[in-house]
Amino acid sequence: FVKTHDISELNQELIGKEVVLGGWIEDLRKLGKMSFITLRDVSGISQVIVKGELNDNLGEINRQSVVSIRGIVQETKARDFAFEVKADEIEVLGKAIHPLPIDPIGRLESNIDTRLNHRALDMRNQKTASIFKLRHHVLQSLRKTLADKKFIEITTPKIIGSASEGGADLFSLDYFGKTAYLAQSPQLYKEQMTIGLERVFEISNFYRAENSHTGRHLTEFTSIDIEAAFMDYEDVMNVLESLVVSVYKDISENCKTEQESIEHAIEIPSVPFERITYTQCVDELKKAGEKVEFGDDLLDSHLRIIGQNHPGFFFLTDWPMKLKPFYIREKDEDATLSRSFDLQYGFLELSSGGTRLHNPEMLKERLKEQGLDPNQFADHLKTFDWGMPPHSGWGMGLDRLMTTLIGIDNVREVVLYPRDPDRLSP
Ligand code: AMO
Repeated sequence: FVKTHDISELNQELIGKEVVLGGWIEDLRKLGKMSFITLRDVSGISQVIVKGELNDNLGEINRQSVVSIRGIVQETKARDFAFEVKADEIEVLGKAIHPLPIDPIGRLESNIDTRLNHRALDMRNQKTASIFKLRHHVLQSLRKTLADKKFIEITTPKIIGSASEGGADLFSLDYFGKTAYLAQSPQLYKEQMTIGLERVFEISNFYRAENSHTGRHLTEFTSIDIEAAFMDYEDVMNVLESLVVSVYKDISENCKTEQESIEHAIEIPSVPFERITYTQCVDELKKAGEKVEFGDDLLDSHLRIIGQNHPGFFFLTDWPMKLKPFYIREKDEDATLSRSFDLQYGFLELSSGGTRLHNPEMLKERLKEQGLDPNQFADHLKTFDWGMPPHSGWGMGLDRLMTTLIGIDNVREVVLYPRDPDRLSP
C-alpha cells in the first residue's frame, strides 16, 4: 500500500485519475446499493463512494478504523467536500474497537483528564490536532525569528550535578551511585556559552519539583531561553517584545484553518508593551487596600489585581534584589533594586529575565549572601575568569505562551502528555 496523495492535495487536475488515500473512517453510511464513507487524514476530509460488488462485499468496518482506498477522483454534489473518490479497492489496515474510550469527532465532549488518558486518540479530534499544529508553527516561528536576530540554538544537559537555580524544587535521581538532578533551567550553561557564541537560545524541557495544582504549573515544562553578550536587560526585553509580536503576527496570518477549528481569532498585540516598575506595583496594590511592603514577593492575589489594572502584555521591572536569584545584577543608582523584569499577560507570568552579574568576585559574594557554597559552583565560576562579557537573558514558558495565544487557561491543553504531581502516565 502506497499512499499517493494527502486528501488536501486532491484538485481539479486529478479528476478522472486514480489515487490511493490513507486515513480513518469518520462516518460510514450504507444506503442499499451504495455506501458513503467520510475519510479523514491529517490534512482534511473527503467523501468516498462505494458501489457495485465492492459495496456488496463491504463487511462491517467500525468507524475510526484506518483504511487505504484506491479509486478515481470525481466531482461531487455534496456540499461539504471539494471532491470525492469512487472506490475500486478498500483495505482495512487497522481496526478500531467500538465503542472507543473517547469520541474523536468531539460530538460527545470528554473532560480533560479522560482526554489525557487517551491522548493519542484525542489527536484525531480536530480541535486538539489544531492546537498541536499551532504549537508546531509557534516553534518554527520562534526558531526563525531568533536565528534572524543572530541567536545560535544550543542544547544544554538535562542531567546535572548541582542546582542551577538554587536548591529548591529539584528532582534528584541516582546516577551510578551519585546524586544527579534534573535541570530546572539552562541558566548557568547558557550564560557560559556567551563567552564564545555571544547570542544563544534553547528550546527544551526543564523540570521543577513544584507541588502546584494550578492551570499554569507543570513539573515538566518547555522553556524558551535566550542569553546575549553585550546586552542589558532593556535590550533583551526588546528582543522578547518583538519575538512575541512576530509569533502572534505569523500565526495569526498563516494559520487560519487552525484558528477556525479552535474558534479563536488571534489578535496581534500592540507595541510597545507597557513597562511598570515593581515599586509602582506596590503603590498600586496599597491604593487597592492590600497590605504589601517594598521587598515582599507579589502573591497570586496581588498579580490578579495588577493584571486587572493592566490587561494584556506588560513588563514588570526593577524587582528588589532580595527577591532575585544570585546571578541577577543590581542597578547602579540603587543597589536594593535589580536589573530584572517579568513579562506578564494579565496576572500570568510568561517570562523572567535580567542583566547578569559578570564579575566573578561579586558573583562569589552574592552566592555566599544567599547561603550557597561557591565551591559547588566552581565549574561555573571558572568560566568567569576566561573573559566573561556582560550579558543578559530571559526564560519564557512555551506552554504558558501557547495558552495566551489560543485563549485558554490550562497548560495541560497544549502539552502532549503533561506531567504534574498527580499525573505521571500515560
Ligand atoms: P523562571 O523560574 O521565572 O526563570 O522561569 C521562567 C519561565 O518559565 C515558565 N515556568 C513554568 N511553566 C510551567 N510550569 C512551571 N512549573 C514553570 N516554572 C517556570 C514561566 C516562567 O516565567 N533562569 C530563569 C530565567 C532567566 O533569567 O533567564 C528562570 O528559570 O513562564
